[in-house]
Amino acid sequence: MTLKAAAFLALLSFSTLDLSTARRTFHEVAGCYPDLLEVGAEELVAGLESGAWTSVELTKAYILRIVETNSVLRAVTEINPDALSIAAALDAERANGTIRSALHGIPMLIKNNIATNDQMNNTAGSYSLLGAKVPRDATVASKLRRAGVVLLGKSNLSQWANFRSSNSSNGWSAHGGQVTGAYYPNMDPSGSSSGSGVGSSIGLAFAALGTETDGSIVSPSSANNLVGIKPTVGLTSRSLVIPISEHQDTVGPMARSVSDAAYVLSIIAGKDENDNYTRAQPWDAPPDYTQALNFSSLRGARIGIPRNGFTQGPTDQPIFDAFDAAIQILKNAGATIVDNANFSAWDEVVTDDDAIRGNGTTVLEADFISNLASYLSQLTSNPNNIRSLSDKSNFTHHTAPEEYPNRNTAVWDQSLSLGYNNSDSRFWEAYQYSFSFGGEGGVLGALKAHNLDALVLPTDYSPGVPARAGLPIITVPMGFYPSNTTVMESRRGLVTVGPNIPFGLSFLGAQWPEETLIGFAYAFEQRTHSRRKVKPFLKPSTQLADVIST
Ligand SMILES: *[C@@H]1O[C@H](CO)[C@@H](O)[C@H](O)[C@H]1NC(C)=O
Ligand SMILES: *[C@@H]1O[C@H](CO)[C@@H](O)[C@H](O)[C@H]1NC(C)=O
Ligand SMILES: *[C@@H]1O[C@H](CO)[C@@H](O)[C@H](O)[C@H]1NC(C)=O
Ligand SMILES: *[C@@H]1O[C@H](CO)[C@@H](O)[C@H](O)[C@H]1NC(C)=O
Ligand SMILES: *[C@@H]1O[C@H](CO)[C@@H](O)[C@H](O)[C@H]1NC(C)=O
Ligand SMILES: *[C@@H]1O[C@H](CO)[C@@H](O)[C@H](O)[C@H]1NC(C)=O
Ligand SMILES: *[C@@H]1O[C@H](CO)[C@@H](O)[C@H](O)[C@H]1NC(C)=O
Ligand SMILES: *[C@@H]1O[C@H](CO)[C@@H](O)[C@H](O)[C@H]1NC(C)=O
Ligand SMILES: *[C@@H]1O[C@H](CO)[C@@H](O)[C@H](O)[C@H]1NC(C)=O
Ligand SMILES: *[C@@H]1O[C@H](CO)[C@@H](O)[C@H](O)[C@H]1NC(C)=O
Ligand SMILES: CC(=O)N[C@H]1CO[C@H](CO)[C@@H](O)[C@@H]1O
Repeated sequence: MTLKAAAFLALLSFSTLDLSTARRTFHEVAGCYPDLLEVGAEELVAGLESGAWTSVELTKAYILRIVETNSVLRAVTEINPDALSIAAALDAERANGTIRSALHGIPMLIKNNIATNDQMNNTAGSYSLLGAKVPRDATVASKLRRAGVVLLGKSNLSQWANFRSSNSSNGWSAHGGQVTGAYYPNMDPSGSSSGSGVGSSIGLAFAALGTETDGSIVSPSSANNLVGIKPTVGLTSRSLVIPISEHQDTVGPMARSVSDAAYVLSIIAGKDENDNYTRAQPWDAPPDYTQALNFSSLRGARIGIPRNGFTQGPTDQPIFDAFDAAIQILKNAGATIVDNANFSAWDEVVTDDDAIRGNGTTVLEADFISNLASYLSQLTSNPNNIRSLSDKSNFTHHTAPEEYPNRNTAVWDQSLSLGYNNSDSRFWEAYQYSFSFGGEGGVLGALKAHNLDALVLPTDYSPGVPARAGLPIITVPMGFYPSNTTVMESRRGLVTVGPNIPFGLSFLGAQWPEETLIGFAYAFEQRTHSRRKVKPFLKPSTQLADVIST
């Protein structure tokens, strides 16, 4: 069944709960509902509280917005067939005085590598896992569900979180097609959380979850005009998330404002007995990140620029102009800027990245072999009997929709040739080097040497160094390419650089400083409102007014 048919069937077969008689007077009289392209958590919740709309109506509106755009943008792979009945149950709870969290009744998308124990599939975009079942929800999905968030659907991604091929494209998966961005026709959506980026950017849901190993939250957040938080590895559980690397993977929010992202992070953060890395959290329960939304938080802050960590590329002038302006805004907001807070191991990072199999690559390959097998071993149903990387490689080579060899499996071929996994001493040697390049030789060293609270750099250049040491990043919209920009295409004809395409500013920190980084990002966002300055070329037209029955 196509997405469209499934969605309409879900809408038709669902009989609306009539909660209201004297509700929504304000909105009827004023005729004004918030634009779902921009609306944030607080306004959505206020409407649910006042009875101006219900969670069912909101869910319907988002389903119709997905249906309107999906044939072009392909941001969503599956709509949850239970979304409307879940929303109805949450409406009934609210009517009865039960409010589970600040996001009770609010629909979100989750990336198609985060498993749910319901009718939705978790495939990382591959047919090999279609129909596979998990014993329970991924911990982050379970936390959202228990908080009363409607799990609206699964967002498309670069297949296997971009750990498969050397010549595929950002946002392509066999089970989902090619995602494109909404700010320019045939736009490269970046990746690997491509559908989460596009879906959140044009309001196909309140917000989305993404995952990052090296750039996969912050890069698509930057390109799609969003705030993205890549938490410290261990702040959010990875249990039942299809892995690349236990040392680098992390789950985080992709949202239209710092405030919305902070609401989501507050729900998904926390310890989990099914992910030992979460035991390193320095508290019993994580903070309420919405308390960090302080307009003045840049006052007295010390912020460094690791100038050697990026070189301006030929099409980067607009990014660097915006970066210079951003630095001035940070200064005006009371921050002390320390320029040339350089990464001491930058030369080693470059050498390591350029090597066919440097220390960083070894870490990912060895972790992947072990961590993938561990995920697969937890499946309670596994129709294609995929138990290992070799099984999945073989499946991919023999299944036409996986588009092999047109899209190769170079990453797996090299991983399979490594000859060991992350229980080997050679892994540990590579990991110590790679960690030190990102830690003492990277972010941690630069922070310490200059007594800094954070580093800033353009998001296009931010993910690689912190990735090696599991360190956090928050990206916030900073600007977009001007109308006279010459269009540049990447692999397979997607437009990477072109008029109207957004880009972000990244704040980097040590382990567990998400409150501080959220404060800085908020103070910057509230002074710039860069997101509002550029609009998508393609946006859904369905609004709440279209689904509210009067
Ligand atoms: C309403 O709340 C009461 C008391 O908390 C509870 O017993 C009842 O099951 C609730 N009903 C629904 C439909 O949630
Ligand atoms: C999950 O995959 C199965 C097997 O292909 C399919 O029958 C089912 O409809 C899918 N679920 C959703 C929500 O699309
Ligand atoms: C967590 O660590 C303990 C001690 O090393 C180990 O026994 C357990 O299996 C680990 N749990 C998970 C879920 O990895
Ligand atoms: C906001 O941040 C400023 C600067 O750090 C601080 O002085 C102030 O107390 C903070 N406000 C709140 C409400 O925490
Ligand atoms: C930092 O890096 C920049 C760019 O490579 C370089 O120009 C500058 O001299 C470096 N500063 C220090 C203190 O190392
Ligand atoms: C790891 O880094 C060290 C130090 O730079 C280097 O000597 C070694 O060759 C690297 N190992 C690999 C596998 O690239
Ligand atoms: C990892 O390597 C060890 C030692 O060779 C081996 O016993 C184990 O089965 C391997 N695990 C996986 C998932 O390949
Ligand atoms: C590889 O896949 C093919 C087709 O799916 C299957 O017939 C064959 O048994 C598989 N080979 C191995 C070694 O798993
Ligand atoms: C991708 O690489 C494979 C070889 O690894 C090649 O056969 C295939 O033609 C390439 N695809 C494209 C579109 O270049
Ligand atoms: C675009 O216009 C700006 C301002 O007029 C100019 O500085 C810049 O060089 C132009 N860029 C291109 C690629 O033509
Ligand atoms: C569930 C669903 O409709 N998925 C669609 C995602 O996009 C691909 C490519 O366009 C379609 O083939 C799938 O049917």
